[in-house]
Amino acid sequence: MNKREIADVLNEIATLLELKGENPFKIRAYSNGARKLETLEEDLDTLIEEGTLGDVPGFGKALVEKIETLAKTGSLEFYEKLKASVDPGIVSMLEIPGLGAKKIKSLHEILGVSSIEELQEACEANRVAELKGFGKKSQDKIAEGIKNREAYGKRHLWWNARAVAEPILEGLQALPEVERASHAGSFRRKREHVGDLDFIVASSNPGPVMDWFVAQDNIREVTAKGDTKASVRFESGLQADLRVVPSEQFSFALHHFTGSKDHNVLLRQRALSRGYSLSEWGLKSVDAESFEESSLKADSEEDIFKHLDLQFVPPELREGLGELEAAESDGFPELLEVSDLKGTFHNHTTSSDGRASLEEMTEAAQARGWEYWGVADHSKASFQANGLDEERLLEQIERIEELNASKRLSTHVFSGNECDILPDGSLDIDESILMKLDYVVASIHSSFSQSEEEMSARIIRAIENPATTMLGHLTGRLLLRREPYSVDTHKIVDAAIANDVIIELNANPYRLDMDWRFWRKAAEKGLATSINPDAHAPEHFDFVEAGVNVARKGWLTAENVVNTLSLPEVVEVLARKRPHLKG
Ligand code: DGT
Ligand code: CA
Ligand code: CA
Ligand code: ZN
Repeated sequence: MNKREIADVLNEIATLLELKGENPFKIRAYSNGARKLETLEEDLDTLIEEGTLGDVPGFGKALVEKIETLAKTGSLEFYEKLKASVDPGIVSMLEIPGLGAKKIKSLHEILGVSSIEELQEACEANRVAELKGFGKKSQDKIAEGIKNREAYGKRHLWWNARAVAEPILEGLQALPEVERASHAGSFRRKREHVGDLDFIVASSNPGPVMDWFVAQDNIREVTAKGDTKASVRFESGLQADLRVVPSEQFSFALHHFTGSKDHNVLLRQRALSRGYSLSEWGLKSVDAESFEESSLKADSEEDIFKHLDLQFVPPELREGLGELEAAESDGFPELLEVSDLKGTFHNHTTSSDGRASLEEMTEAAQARGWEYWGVADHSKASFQANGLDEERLLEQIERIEELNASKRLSTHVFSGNECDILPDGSLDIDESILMKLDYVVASIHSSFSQSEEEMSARIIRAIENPATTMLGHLTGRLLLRREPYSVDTHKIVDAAIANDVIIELNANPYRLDMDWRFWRKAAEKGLATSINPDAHAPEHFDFVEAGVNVARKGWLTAENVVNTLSLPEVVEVLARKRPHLKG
């Protein structure tokens, strides 16, 4: 465990002891220890190795032993036993914002409540308001806290977090006191969802920056405000952290707080092996006496990597998944960009459950400068989405041909269908009709509870169908809402490659499916993808940006993505399954 993780455990020990009503001095020893540890300038592992941890003021013998055990083994019997001795229902009450251990203890002792549900009932029955030291106001606050707990605890889609993050970053950059500002954390790494937002600012005058930050619109609560650090919570439940540092620390702080933790750990190890210690404050020689005199300069993150003989690692790739090996040797491929896209597939119109007509969608695609876009309305098994049967599909093909022939719009329309994969793996529409389309996206929209074996066999059967051009949203997951169904991704990837089938990267911010963690390997094996917005309205074409984000996290380049091809090139690809396209 590292410093911060150990500090978390110590804080939790303090809280548990408080819940049990233990001696306040003992409690304070742990919470003070945690704070000391968090702000410790020296490297913890070094202090342990040298046996000098006990020399740090405030670290008693018992605490030193526990810190050493946690650092070495990652667990602590004392802590495990303590946790087991407190009712989990009582511990869970700590999740209610604004409710500390002391208050929970008295609520439990006086009212006998042992869970969030019981506390909620007590509030509804007005029993908390009558308690000494609580009152109506604090009862209302607790009740509201219970209601909001869910939203607070949740992670937030990158797509939704951006709406909050961008105006804040712009605002920070516009302040006269701000020399440099950036977002950091999982948001900068473009993770599909984020726990909180992180901002790093360089300024020699933090006061006005802090004041501006905590005065933002939509802030429900300022959860912390110091001289250089603040945390706020927005109405949506999303939290944001701000750190202001002196200009010479900016690159180090930006790198550190961009993470990921796994990446940081690996980079720090590399630094150590070369005699340097790397932290949010700087990069210094391990044997140096004072920090200031030995710290290396870094005007940018590039410089930090350069000091360690590495190429710059794009933030999206800092996940501890092989990026340092690449940075040490060949470097990185040119990652996909939104501007590489020349068109898009898998989109809906009013013929099924879309909100815009064929013409409106084509106009929107043209407005984006796309050379082509592909229709893929639902098929008849998706009756709840007004899926098309064979007859309506034939009519739609005709309308698309007419629109293309009219040359009214410069963007070419491909006819297609998002055809349901039925529970047995067969496709929902007669193959002779599917072959008249320019392409088919095969997707699952039913029988999600099949076993992994059944589900994988079902999908592979659909991949082997000669009419299938692409596989739609591989796992059916809806991020933060619905779990994926179980599939053997590796087998499916192999089957797709063997059958010249594209696996889409569904760019709907709730899907981002197939997951980015699989793409690097799959693309190396030869799998192609298409960044598909699955648009149900013209503005959903924007989703391609979310798809590009995670494609970058999957190390994908324009070469791996069919919708970076020009119209004639993409026709060649589709024609491999539809000879009529070349006629
Ligand atoms: P999130 O907010 O859960 O989506 O994920 P992050 O990565 O934004 O995590 P956050 O906000 O807790 O911290 C921001 C960055 O700060 C994190 O990516 C790496 C760095 N950091 C935080 N805690 C630690 C730690 O215990 N050790 C190391 N090495 N780095 C840390
Ligand atoms: Ca974060
Ligand atoms: Ca954070
Ligand atoms: Zn679908």
